[in-house]
Amino acid sequence: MSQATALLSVYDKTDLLDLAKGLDAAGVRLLGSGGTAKKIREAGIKIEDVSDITKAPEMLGGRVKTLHPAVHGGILARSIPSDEQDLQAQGISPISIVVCNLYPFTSTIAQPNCTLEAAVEEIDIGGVTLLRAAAKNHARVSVLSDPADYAEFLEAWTKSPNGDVGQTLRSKLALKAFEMTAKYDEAISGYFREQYASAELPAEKLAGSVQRIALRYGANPHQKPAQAYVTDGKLPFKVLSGSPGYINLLDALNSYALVKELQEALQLPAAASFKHVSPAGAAVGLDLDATEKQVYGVDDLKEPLTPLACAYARARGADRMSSFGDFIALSAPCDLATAKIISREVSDGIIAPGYAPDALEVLSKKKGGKYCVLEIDPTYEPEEIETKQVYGIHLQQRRNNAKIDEKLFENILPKCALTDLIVATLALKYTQSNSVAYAVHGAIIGLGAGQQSRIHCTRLAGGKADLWWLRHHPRVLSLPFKKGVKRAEKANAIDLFVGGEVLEGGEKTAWESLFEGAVDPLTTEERKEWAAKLDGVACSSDAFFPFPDNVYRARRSGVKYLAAPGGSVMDAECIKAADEQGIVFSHTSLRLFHH
Ligand code: 93A
Repeated sequence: MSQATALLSVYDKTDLLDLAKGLDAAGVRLLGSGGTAKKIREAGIKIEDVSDITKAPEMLGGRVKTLHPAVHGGILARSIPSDEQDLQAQGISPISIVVCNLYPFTSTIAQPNCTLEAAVEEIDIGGVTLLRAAAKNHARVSVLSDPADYAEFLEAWTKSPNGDVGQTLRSKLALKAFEMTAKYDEAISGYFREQYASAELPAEKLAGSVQRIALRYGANPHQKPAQAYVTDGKLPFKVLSGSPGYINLLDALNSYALVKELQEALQLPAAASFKHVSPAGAAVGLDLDATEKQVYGVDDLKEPLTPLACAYARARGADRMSSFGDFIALSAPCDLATAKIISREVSDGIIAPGYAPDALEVLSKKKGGKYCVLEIDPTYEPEEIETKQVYGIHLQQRRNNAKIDEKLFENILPKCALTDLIVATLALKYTQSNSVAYAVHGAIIGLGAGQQSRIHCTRLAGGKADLWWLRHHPRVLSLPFKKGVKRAEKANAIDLFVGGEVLEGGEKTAWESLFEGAVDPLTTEERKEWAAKLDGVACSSDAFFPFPDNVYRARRSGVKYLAAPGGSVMDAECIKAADEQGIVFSHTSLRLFHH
C-alpha cells in the first residue's frame, strides 16, 4: 500500500503537535499550509509545504493557500479507475486525511469596533472548501474539524492495519464538518444581513419590503440585540409607520394567521385583538344591534359600521380590560370606520393586508405618529417546517396546518352555533395553551389562556363570559357616568361593578366620583336572574376534558354547544353530563396545543 497523505491547515493549533507526531509515527506523509507547516516543522516533525505539491506560492496575502487542483483533486478523487487515472495523468497524489479549522469569523465580529474590512478578511474560503470536499468524499477521506477528535482518530488510525478507520468514524467526522461549515456560513450571512438587508430610511420602508428589520430589543429591554428576518426573499410585511417590537411581531404574526383563517372558514371579514401572544378578542363581522353597540362602546361612532368595523368592535370590546393596549389584526384592508374605532382606543399596533388612504391617515397620527402599522402580503404562505430555539436547542415541527371548518364538528346545528364553534376553535389554535374559549354572535366572549389546569381554563373563560354578559345588564347600560369620564376609566369602572369588587378607602371614593349620585351594587338575585338568561353559547377546548366538572362549569355560562377532542378516560362521563345539561357535545379528534 502506498503511503497515506494528511493535509493540515488549522487556525486553532490546539493539540496540533500531538496529532502531527502521531501521524508521522504511523508513517503518514504530512502536508501543511504556511503557519501550520511552520509550527509542526519547528517542533522537529517532518512536513512538506502545500506549495510543494501545488508548485504555486501562497498569494494575495494568504487569501489563496490551498485552493488548487493538486489539493482538491487529491481530496475529491474516489477509489474508482477513472478518478485514479485522472490523478495519475495530472501527477496528483490522493489525500486521505484532512485536518482543518477555520478563521475566527464569529469572535472577530463580536469585537466592539470590528470594521467591515476586518470581518471580510476573516471569511475563510480555502478552509471551508477543504472541509466540504473532504466531508463530501467521506467514503474514502477522514476529516478532522475539531481538535477534540484528534486522539480518538489517531487511536483508530494506528490500530487499523491499512489506515482504514472505518466508515462509521468517517461518517461521524463528515457530519461534524458539514455542521461546522453550515454554522460558519450562517454567522457570515447573519453578519451581512445586519449590514446590508435592513431598511434604515423611512422612504425605503415605504417603498418596499426588506429582508430584515432590527428590533429595539427582545422580550425585555435588556435582551439586545434583537431582529426579525427571513433567510430567503423579503419579509412578507412592510412597516408603514412606527417601529415594531419583538412581542408586537409575535402578536402580529399569530393574530394575522388567525384572522386569515377565520375569513377563509366563514367568508366574513375577521378581526383579532391580541395581548401577550393570545387573543383578548377575536370575531367575524356580524352586525351589531343597538345594545351590542353600547356594550362594545361604538354606539356614539359617527361613521357607519362596516362588517370589518363590526368584527373589530366585537374583538376589542368583548374583554376591554384584556385588550387594552392590544395588537390588532384584520383579515381585510382597513377601512375608515375601523380606523376610527381604533383611533380612540389605547392600542400598540395593527397588521392588515392593506389600508384605505383615509384609514392610514387616521392611524399614522396615533401615538404622535409612533403607532405601529404593518401591511402584510395576503398571498404569503409560511414554510411548512418551523424551527425555534429554546435554551440553545433547536426544536423543529411541521406547522399546525390543520383546517378548522364545519366538517370538524359533528351533530352541531344550527348554523350560528357552527360559526361560533369555528370562531372559538380557531382562536384556540392561536392561543397559548391550555386554553378554552366561549363564543357567541361570531365573537369570543371569554377566553382562558395559558393555564396548566383544564378546569382553571374553563372557569377563567367562563368567568370572563359572565362579566361580558353582565355588561349587557340594563343597570350597567344605564350607569350614570358624569360627563367627561374617559373611555378607559369607564371600562375599568364597569369592570369593577360587574366583578362585584368591594372597594375601600381612596379606591371607593375615586370610583364613586365617576358617577352622578350613588350607585347600588348588583344584588345576588339580580346577578342570578340575569345569568339565567344567557344561553346558546358555544365553547371549545384545545384538548380533552379530563373530568365532567368542565361541562357543568360551561353550562353555568350559558353553553349549549361544546367541542373538544376525545381521548379522556372520562369521555363517556363528560357526554353523560352534557346530555343531562342539554348540551350538544361534538368530539373533534383534533388537539390544538399552541406554544
Ligand atoms: O484565505 S483562505 O480562505 N485561502 C485559502 O486558500 C486557505 N486555505 C486554508 N484561507 C485558507 N485556509 C485557512 O488557513 C484554514 O482554514 C486555516 O484556518 C488557516 C491556516 O493557515 P496557516 O496554516 O497559514 O496558519
